[in-house]
Amino acid sequence: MAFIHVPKPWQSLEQDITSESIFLNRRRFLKGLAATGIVGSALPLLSCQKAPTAEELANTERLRAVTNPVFADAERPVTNEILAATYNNFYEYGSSKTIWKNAQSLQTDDWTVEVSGLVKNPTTYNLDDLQKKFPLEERIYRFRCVEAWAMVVPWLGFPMNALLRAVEPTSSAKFVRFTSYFDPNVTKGPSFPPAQFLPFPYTEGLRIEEMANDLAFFAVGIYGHTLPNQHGAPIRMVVPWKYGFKGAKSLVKIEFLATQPATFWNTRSPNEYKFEANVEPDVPHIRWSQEKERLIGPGNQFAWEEVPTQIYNGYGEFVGGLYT
Ligand SMILES: Nc1nc2c(c(=O)[nH]1)N[C@H]1C(S)=C(S)[C@@H](COP(=O)(O)O)O[C@H]1N2
Ligand SMILES: [Mo]
Repeated sequence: MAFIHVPKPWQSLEQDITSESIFLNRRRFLKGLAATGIVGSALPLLSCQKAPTAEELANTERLRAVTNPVFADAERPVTNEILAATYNNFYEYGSSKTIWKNAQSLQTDDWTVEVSGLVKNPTTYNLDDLQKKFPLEERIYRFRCVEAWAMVVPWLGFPMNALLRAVEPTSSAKFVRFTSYFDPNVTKGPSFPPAQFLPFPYTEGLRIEEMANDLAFFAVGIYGHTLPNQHGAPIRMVVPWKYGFKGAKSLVKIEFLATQPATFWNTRSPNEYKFEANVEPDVPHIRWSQEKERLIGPGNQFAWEEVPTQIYNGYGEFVGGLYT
């Protein structure tokens, strides 16, 4: 496949967001909320948080990658980098959206990912091995959380099917379990419910045909550099036609299995979070509709723009065949 270079829209965004402009927008937003009477309990807490500097967010290195032209345009503007990096879900570091600071406790040196189970070539990769063996590409994907917020981010990484070719699953491999890093001294979890009541380590699963789909991706970077911890450093899953919780972060293990594995959210709350978890506007969550979604940004996390949810998050031409 030939790759072409496209300009990176977030490179300019990165510079024009100052902590002051975030602060001013937040004040304007809070005033707006006061007028409507919607003032949530999380807001006083948030208003104490200063926007992080690029250095605080980062702990990152620039990465070289070619843009995959099929995924060079997500038909929506790319989300502001600082917003994406300060509005996260990562229960290992707490249940608020502002875990980015707690996540800095993760140590990613000498990271390895064990690939095992029903494969011909079980392998433990270190991060360098992965990046040497699998050429990095950049893909701009829409991203849809089950909570109905959405963003558009440029990931850097490699397709999951490249790993499949290397490890060669046997014919009895039907499912894959992905396990996130867990060490109770580092990944302390939320204060409520406490970590010991949650089914850690965080795991997710795919059918092997889903993993083999062209869209399924391992990300080692975002916005042109390695992943900041809060986005799931140093390697995470990205499956953009499914709800965001299917994309387990900070992967340490990938196992090929004969039967469907238990997964974190499905174990915790099976009525709310299905194993398949495809983005489907007509299938409501038990507590809210999924017909619309809120794009975070552009100025701050609360300046939502509401847009209709698309079936398979707009990726039906790639994955529709898996579900007929
Ligand atoms: N290990 C782990 N992976 C996780 C989560 C988590 O709590 N722990 N949250 C998921 C959810 S619900 C979402 S929406 C995305 C958020 O990714 P982001 O914070 O990089 O935007 O990560 C997913 N992966
Ligand atoms: Mo999510």
